[in-house]
Amino acid sequence: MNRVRELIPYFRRYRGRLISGLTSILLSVALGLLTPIVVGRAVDTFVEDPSRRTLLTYAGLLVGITLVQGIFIFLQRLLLVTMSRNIEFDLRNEYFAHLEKLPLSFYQRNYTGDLMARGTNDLQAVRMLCGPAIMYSANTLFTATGALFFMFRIHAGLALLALFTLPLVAVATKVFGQRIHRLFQKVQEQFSAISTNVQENLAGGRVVRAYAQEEAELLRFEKLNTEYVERNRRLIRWTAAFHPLLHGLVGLGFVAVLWYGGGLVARGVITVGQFVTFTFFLSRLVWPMIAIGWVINLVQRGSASLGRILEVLDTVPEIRDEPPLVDGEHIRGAITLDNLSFAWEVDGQPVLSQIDLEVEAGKTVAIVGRTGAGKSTLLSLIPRLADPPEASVFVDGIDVRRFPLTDLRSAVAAVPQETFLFSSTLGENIALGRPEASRSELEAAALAAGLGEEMEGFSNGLDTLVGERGITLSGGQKQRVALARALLKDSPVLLLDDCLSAVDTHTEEQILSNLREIFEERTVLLVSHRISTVKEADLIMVLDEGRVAERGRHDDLVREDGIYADLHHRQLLEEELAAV
Ligand code: DUT
Ligand code: MG
Repeated sequence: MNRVRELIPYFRRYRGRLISGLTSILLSVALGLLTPIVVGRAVDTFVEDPSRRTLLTYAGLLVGITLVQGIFIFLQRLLLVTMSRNIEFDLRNEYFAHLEKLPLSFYQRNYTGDLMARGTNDLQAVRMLCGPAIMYSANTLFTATGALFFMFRIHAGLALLALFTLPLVAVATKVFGQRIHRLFQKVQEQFSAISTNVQENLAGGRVVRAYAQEEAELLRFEKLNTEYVERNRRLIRWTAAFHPLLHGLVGLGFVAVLWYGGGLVARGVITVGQFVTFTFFLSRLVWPMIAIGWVINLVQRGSASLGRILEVLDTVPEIRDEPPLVDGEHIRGAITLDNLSFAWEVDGQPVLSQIDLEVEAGKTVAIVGRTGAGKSTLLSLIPRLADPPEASVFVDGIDVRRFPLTDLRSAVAAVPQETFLFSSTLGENIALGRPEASRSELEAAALAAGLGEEMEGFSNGLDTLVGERGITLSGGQKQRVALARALLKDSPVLLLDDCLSAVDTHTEEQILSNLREIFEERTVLLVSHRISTVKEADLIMVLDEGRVAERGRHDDLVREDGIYADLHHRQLLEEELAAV
């Protein structure tokens, strides 16, 4: 699978830079090739006229050439390395933007660590392909062509002899390079195993201590660490052998050239100056030969990595805007489910079966049911976090799949069952859906979500940092921050998935009574395991194994004497026991 060609559009944007960079390489190589000729001339002239003037003239010339060459070497790096960084920048942005578009199901199939690796290590390999690989190939190509041309002009036989050993250098570099790379990867893998271990131990520090597993964890860590050193040793053995081998091969070539070339000079076939020029050219070729082997490895690595990045970029987001679209800027929030059935996997077990539901805009519907009944699944279908089948979920009478995703999702504010907070401040976390909200709006949302006490208690109020994933907050506090976030979004549809489960019943009741006014203006779907939370709803739907088992208002359901009534009795009993 070679997809390097797909990089061309990225280069096109920086065409000017690429062309000037390559020109600089050409010029620096040309100047570099002048040096051996000048040195050769100097030797021959000096043999005939060993004056101070000759020496100074040639020395001055060499210094001049080297200075100008230096400028072009500087320019080529500046231009081409910057270009590769720009391409890396574009690719990274595109990669991240694409990850943001991919649906939940993609993340259920792929590991976070792997996706991170593609965005870091693989991207780095592609950058090496775009910058250094191009720079070294061009250098090698120009230098080899030029040097060989002059070497053949000096003496074809000697040039052929020199050509004999040089390819060995390239082969050795390639073979060793590959081996070294594989060993290096093994080292890296071990390093990420160590990092993962440390990260988990830091994050799960409470669990480790609570189960008194410090010793065991230490042992495990030492094992990982030993393996890391062992892998590094293997790597060092190969890198250590590589350099002497390279020098040996190059030296062999020089010995052959000296032996044969010396004879040519003695017989007067070539001058001493020409011989000097020749050996200079030969030494100029050593580096390009090393570079060939290296570049081949860079290209192989880079194209494999490019493949891994493109694989993600080629994943078409399953959930996307599919025309014809209907404008969704003024969604009122009536929700209809029409014979809705849903399975998480194609041909998988249905999680929801034949659900009908009609919710007028502004009404509150509660959903209860045992764990695994399909409540969260049902909620996730409304903002299309998972895609419902065609013509089964409607908002304002229109199939949700007909709205542009952004319109649909701005019309729905959802508090998921598992809260996620970013490692920023309380205020920034609440403002996620409406970054432009004013301070007083933020405060109002926080108050409504029952965070009043916290705002006063925290030293910096809304500016308090919540730590990684909100680690400095209690479970119930996190949930209320998530609720405030949804309230601030001010959307016509509000989905609350068991969002106060970690808050005590008393506080929950207080919060809910605060929210009564807000609920009246919005369509609310409320999932809860607590009867006290749902009993005021306009309609209560009991789900059981993905089907609607019962539905009605609280009083009707209690009279019906089914699942709901059973749940009600048990919770009443618990309350009474707690009160004793
Ligand atoms: N399920 C999946 N993939 C998902 C999410 C859920 O296969 O990404 C399955 C698990 C379960 C069923 O769907 O068998 C219903 O899960 P859901 O989360 O909808 O259940 P719930 O009613 O929300 O349960 P709980 O009260 O525990 O939150
Ligand atoms: Mg759930």
